Amino acid sequence: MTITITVFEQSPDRGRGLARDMRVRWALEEVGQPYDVRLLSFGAMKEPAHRALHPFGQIPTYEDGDLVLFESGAIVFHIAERHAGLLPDNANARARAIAWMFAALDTVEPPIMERSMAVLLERDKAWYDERLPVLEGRVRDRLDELSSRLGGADWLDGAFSAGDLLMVTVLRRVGVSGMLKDYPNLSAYVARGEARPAYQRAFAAQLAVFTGEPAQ
Ligand code: GTB
Repeated sequence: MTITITVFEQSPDRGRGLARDMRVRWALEEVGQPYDVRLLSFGAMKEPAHRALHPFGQIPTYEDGDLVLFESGAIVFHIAERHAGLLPDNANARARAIAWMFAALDTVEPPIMERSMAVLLERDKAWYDERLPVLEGRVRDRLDELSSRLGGADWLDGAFSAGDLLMVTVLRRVGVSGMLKDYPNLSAYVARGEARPAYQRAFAAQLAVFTGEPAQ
């Protein structure tokens, strides 16, 4: 049974790999699992057929036989649990890698998303100029802390894990703002993730959807 994931038919990021299907594609590439994609328009995402798979009418979803999953973090965790390569075998190291998965999604991503949403949707509001520095301050707090913890290491806790995979995808969203330039070790960390062959394959595949050209 081939795994099928859902992705944007026309990604608003114009092929920059910022939507959350990218982390699922990357995880599948890391563990060597082939997958199909089903392209969805914004309209189709809100239709009953898709809402049966995803209660919030979003992408990505993941289907493998009888199993249907939504939430990119849960999907990456499922992939990492079932295939070697994304979580350590040692029980304590595995628990710490899972903690980094939660940290990426629950502690680092929210202020980044809040800032992105304000920039995208709230520019015309009277309070925007006052609010933006507050939101940027919250992002910087997290980046300061993450940068201190990472220090000169390649990855967050030993070998590359699903925690790094999620953290890199989260930080790529900050990259758009230019704020990451102030954190050379975090910039290098993201570049290290992006240089992985599995990331490159995933990126090419999502770009091919946008350009209509087959992935090289
Ligand atoms: N918590 C869920 C998860 O992790 O899976 C969030 C899923 C989610 O937000 N999906 C978005 C979606 O389906 C796409 S990724 N949105 C449509 C809707 O809600 O109607 C978010 C996203 C969208 C666009 C860009 N971009 O253009 O840069 C980046 C990220």
